[in-house]
Amino acid sequence: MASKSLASKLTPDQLKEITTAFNEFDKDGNGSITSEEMKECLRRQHVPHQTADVEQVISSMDTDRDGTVSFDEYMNCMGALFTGKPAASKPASKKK
Ligand SMILES: [Ca+2]
Ligand SMILES: [Ca+2]
Repeated sequence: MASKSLASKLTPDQLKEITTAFNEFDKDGNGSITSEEMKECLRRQHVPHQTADVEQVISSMDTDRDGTVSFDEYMNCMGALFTGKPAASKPASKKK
């Protein structure tokens, strides 16, 4: 699995950070993040966001296209950010 080799490149701290963030998003704890959960999380943290943006983020991480982001998918994406390699075909936007 790609996610496994990717995870092995991360430090324990990075892994923990990714896992913590995932659990933060996954409010019902079912092991996957929906766009609703992500929006809810952003709202709680008072992060301004647009539904379309959130859905785009979700779909860019959702490699198996089931409409939710599993931990594996999340790990792939975040791990790629940490290790500096783009996970998907489309690179993360560097908008600031
Ligand atoms: Ca969930
Ligand atoms: Ca998925």
